[in-house]
Amino acid sequence: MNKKTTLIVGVSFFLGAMVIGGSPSAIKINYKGHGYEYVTKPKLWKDAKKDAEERNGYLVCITTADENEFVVQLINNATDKEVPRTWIGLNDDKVEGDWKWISGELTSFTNWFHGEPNNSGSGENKVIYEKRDNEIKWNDVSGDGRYYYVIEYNFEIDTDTNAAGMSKTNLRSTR
Ligand code: MFU
Ligand code: CA
Ligand code: CA
Repeated sequence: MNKKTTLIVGVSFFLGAMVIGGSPSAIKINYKGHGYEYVTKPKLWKDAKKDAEERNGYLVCITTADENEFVVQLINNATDKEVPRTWIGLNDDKVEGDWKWISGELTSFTNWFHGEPNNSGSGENKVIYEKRDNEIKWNDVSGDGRYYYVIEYNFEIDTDTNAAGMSKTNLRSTR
């Protein structure tokens, strides 16, 4: 086979495998010694939290501007659809207005939209990233929506092809 044929066969095989396997349900990538997994399977907050814990991780806890930028890029690049609403590990379940990371880390870094958190309606004690205009920031919401979520691990994880491609291109500037 010449080079062009080899490339076409190679790409066709890859796309064929994507069709058979369906689009990947998760993106896996490492950042500063921690693993991050973007799960594109919508769940209630409590079920997303449980799934993360069953896999020896936790819903992502963001403590610095750098980590925030990394997670925003992960969410931004994970799908070719509009930026999906995405659960994180922040809540004020215990005391209204007292936001806590489920990891117990300090909450000095915040990334709320203007006007948030507002504990709207019958109360909002969980947090998502969402996109408004051109910003991707935090909004407090009730826990009963089903959204994608990011799992963080306190160790490096095996990364997949997608994430490897992403780390080379889109995510390089955050490293
Ligand atoms: C804003 C948000 C709420 C909710 C509502 C539809 O309140 O703060 O979390 O998304 O819009 C007015
Ligand atoms: Ca609240
Ligand atoms: Ca809100």
